[in-house]
Amino acid sequence: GHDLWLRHAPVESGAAGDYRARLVQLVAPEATATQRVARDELLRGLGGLLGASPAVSNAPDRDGALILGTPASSPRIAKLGLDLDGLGAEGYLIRSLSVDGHTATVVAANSDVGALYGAFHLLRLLQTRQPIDALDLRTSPKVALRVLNHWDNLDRHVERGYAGQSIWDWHRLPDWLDPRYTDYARANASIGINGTVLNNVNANAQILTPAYLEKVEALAGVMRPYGIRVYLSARFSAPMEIGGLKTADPKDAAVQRWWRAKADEIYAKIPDFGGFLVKANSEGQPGPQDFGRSHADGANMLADAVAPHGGIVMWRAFVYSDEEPDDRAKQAYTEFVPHDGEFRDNVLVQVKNGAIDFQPREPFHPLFGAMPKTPLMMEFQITKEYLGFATHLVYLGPMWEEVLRADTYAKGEGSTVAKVVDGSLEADEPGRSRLSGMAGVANIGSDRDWSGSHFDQANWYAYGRLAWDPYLDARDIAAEWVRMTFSNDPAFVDPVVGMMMASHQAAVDYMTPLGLHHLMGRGHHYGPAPWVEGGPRADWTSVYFHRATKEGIGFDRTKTGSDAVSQYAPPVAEVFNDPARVPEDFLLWFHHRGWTDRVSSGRTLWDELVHRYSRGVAEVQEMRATWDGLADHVDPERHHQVARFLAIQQKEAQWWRDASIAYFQTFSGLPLPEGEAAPL
Ligand code: GCW
Repeated sequence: GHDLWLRHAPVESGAAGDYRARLVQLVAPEATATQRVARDELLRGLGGLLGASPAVSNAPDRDGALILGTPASSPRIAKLGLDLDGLGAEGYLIRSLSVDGHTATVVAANSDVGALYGAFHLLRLLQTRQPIDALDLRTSPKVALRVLNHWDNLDRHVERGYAGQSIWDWHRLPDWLDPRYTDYARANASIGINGTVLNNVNANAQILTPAYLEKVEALAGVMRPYGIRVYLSARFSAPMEIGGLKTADPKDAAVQRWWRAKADEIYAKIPDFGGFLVKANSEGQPGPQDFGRSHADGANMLADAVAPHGGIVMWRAFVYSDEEPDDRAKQAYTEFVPHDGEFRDNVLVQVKNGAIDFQPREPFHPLFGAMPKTPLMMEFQITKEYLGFATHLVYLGPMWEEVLRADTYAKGEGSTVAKVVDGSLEADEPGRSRLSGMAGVANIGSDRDWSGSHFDQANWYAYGRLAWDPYLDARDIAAEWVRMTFSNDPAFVDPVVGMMMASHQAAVDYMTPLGLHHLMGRGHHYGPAPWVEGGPRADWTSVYFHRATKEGIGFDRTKTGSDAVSQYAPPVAEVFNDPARVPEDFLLWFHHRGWTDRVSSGRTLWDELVHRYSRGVAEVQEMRATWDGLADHVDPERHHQVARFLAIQQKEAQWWRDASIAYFQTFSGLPLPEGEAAPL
């Protein structure tokens, strides 16, 4: 599993012949590190796929040349006079052309990194067995900052990580550069990821000390040729902890000077350093509110420190205050919307996928569409904190697609979340910053298979592809990944893609159907624990979220409840507010309903709840049967592990169902619908 989707196993002989004829010769520059990387990828990839690497040449002199580069790096590309306008710094085109009377495949871009992305795309075409004799494609990223967030601590523990220790071996850095860092950079570049935040948002200020900055510099050196910038999570109180100051007040001149000097120090080592990610005034982290200042004051102070160097600040909106809220889902909106327009041009506000916390299914966050003057980054969680860690097979593509396609109605119909994230919806706002971004909380660790399971690699892959183009189709992405990772045989691809596409709904069904949320075990978030109550905060209990009583269940967020619905644009609010119109997947998210109320299937709410729990278990059983039937298509090692993990998932889906039903039945007092097995 170490190769991820960058497997270059030999293509079947028929197709290989066609490919070989088109890829006889490689004409690619090698003056810069990125150029060499692109060339090496092609030589290695084509060598594996086609049995032999193409011959390297300075100029195309026969049929079947692959010509790669930019007008600046390749005289041959410059002479072609291609239309590279509109591709931007990172886009590329791939075309089948006749060059000097010979058939040629041209991969051209405006920058070396663009050409590298094009090289990976060409390899992908072969890996997925697409024809390459009449290519005419051009693509550029729709989102500017495509960033991984590592929640990795300096002691190598990964918060919410299920794939072993952190891959960053701080102890041996900077002198030992694990080859894994290079493979990491290759994998990310192959899907267009162009930034990585190395350390946890629950940040340790030590990362900003000279000893650690040397290590960061070494990692930045590995990432640079692959177009990946390094960022750091900054602890807001660092000036006090490592700077000897008495305050971290963003309005204090000494504090401002400290951060400017710190930024200067970092950029002296890492001229292309990306900037800072900050979690402030959330879950006990320090922040500007500790000094009576706002999120904007804090973000702007850091933004001013990195601005002279071209850096940016990603300021998280995942906040909840010390006092217990009436409804935690409302808090980010309440705290941030008043500051729309106050943030510097080089600040993005990073908004979690979901106002509660990366739940198996949440309605889109109400901040999307509500801060038109501020670039909002989408923060997806690739690591499956609330979705069965690494043993449950849950492909997150459909969940992300659902949210990106959700309509905020902020500027009338068609104002999708994707358009907020890529900046297109609000591009006309006067003075609005041109930045756009997407963050993915990484599922990467030092496990041999990187992500804790084979299928979790698909979530890393899908995140990268959606960050490049948030309008892509989750099913297409799954098919691409399956072909690259396992096999191109349709007898394998179709059932596996089907299984992946059904897996998210299955998990929602067996964990938190009908809009239920946050019913996992306290703290670790694994397995069912809807009965959790007591403890330090009401919103750290399950009962706070499901609100089950003898009469009914669900969190009333309607206008007569917590009124969270009013944080959405009126057409959306109206629908969410109405129990007859709210999408049933969000029924109990927004409404408290009676056990015997009818839902669209004609069942009572209680019967529907039980039905969905059982449906989830049945789906996992089917996934298992599907996979068991595919042993001939996969090497025994990978087949076996997936099969055993699916067995775990089935056992635990049953556990979720049984525990949840048994618990909720103590409120409903109703019998199980006919044919439903009693909880074990
Ligand atoms: O839900 C919580 C997670 C924490 C995480 C936090 C956050 C990094 O359980 O582990 O801390 O979200 O996103 O800041």
